[in-house]
Amino acid sequence: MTFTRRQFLQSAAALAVLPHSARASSSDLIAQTAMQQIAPNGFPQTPVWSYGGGVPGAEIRLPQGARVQRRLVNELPQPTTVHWHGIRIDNAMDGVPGLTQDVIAPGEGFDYDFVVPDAGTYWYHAHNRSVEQVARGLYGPLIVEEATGPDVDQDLTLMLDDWRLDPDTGHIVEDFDNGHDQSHAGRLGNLISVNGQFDPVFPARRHERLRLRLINASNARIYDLALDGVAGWIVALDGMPLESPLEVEDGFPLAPAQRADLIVDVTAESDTVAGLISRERDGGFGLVRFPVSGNSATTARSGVVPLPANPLAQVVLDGAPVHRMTLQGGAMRWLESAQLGDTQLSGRELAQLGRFWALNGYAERPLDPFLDAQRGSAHRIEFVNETAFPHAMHLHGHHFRLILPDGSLGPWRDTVLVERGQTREIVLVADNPGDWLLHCHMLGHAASGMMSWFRVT
Ligand SMILES: [Cu+2]
Repeated sequence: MTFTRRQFLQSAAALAVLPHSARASSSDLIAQTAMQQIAPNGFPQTPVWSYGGGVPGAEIRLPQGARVQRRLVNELPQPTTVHWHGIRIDNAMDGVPGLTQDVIAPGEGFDYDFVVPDAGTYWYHAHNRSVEQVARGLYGPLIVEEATGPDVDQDLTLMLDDWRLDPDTGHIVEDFDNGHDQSHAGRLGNLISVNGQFDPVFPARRHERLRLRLINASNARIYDLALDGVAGWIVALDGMPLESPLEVEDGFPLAPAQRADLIVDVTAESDTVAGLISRERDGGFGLVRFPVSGNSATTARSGVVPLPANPLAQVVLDGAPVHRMTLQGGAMRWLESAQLGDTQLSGRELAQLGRFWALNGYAERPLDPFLDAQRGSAHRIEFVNETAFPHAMHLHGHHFRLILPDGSLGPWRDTVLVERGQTREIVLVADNPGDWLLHCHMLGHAASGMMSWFRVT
């Protein structure tokens, strides 16, 4: 009798060969398979990969300045790592295979141990074969509480994901390396979940004030979100408070990996249903329902105060050098050629290797860093999108500020959406030493060429 690799891991390795140090304890984060009702009731359950047996993984919630200590135990049939997205983290804990750590093989473990310097809404997710592992459900919220939080009645974490499911079996369609997806907009699903559920319900009362922590865990979907029956402000983006909260008047975008914290008041009448809406070209649909019953004990509040600022660097634009990063390739703008390591290949050769995109002429993470920065120095990065698709560019280990078209400083972010044909400029204060990834967070784009890195010493 022959065992498949998976059967072997599930029987022998998981039960007997698993080293003692990799066994579960209360502070373990166990990457494991599970079954979950992702599709609406009546459809079959979905086999997922999860942290701890459910998608999303358990919310890690702790005070600003506290320490996260989790032993990742890999019970999956594939090597993995965990990236703590948006945390200005110790480089050795950043979870990037081949750059900050080795992969964690099946049956093995890794101790993550770091401090969270900033309050806000963050998340953790797999960073090895992310295009598959995140699509299978390997993500969870990481919430860092302010010493004095805002006055709200409910604090709701809402993690958005889209899934590509076979409706007959409930199984995830396993075409993670589909070249058509990768060379176009990325892997888009046929079912959207919030907190791993289809169309979840959160009861509310009229005049209640809610904090909504929106996290986009989708592989590639950019949401155009709108509110119905609740009204309020965006108070933070990618975890970082806005100096002036932004009133939500219309829709707002949420690209892959981005977060938005909203403070909203329930304005809908009792016995109606408020909600969060995903706007689409053909009208859109509800993502989350807030059935409203009765009135809150409190009367409607007015206005909102900014969240307390995080301890970020002062940004001085004067004298900061400009570095251009050109986003190249993809369908309709096919690469003529690009480099893999120190080899120049034609677009056709690259496509045969599943590489469709390039950053500054490199169709994978280059040998040398895109930017070699002295610790504490400021750098402008100009993302020039020559492709026919939008990209969500993410820097590890740092937040940066957008530079607005009038030259003034915009919000702090860790992931910036660069629309097709657009140029967006950011300024980075490179104050966290180490080797840091810089990549597109459309995970199929990252897997097929949009990967770079920078060094801070
Ligand atoms: Cu992209």
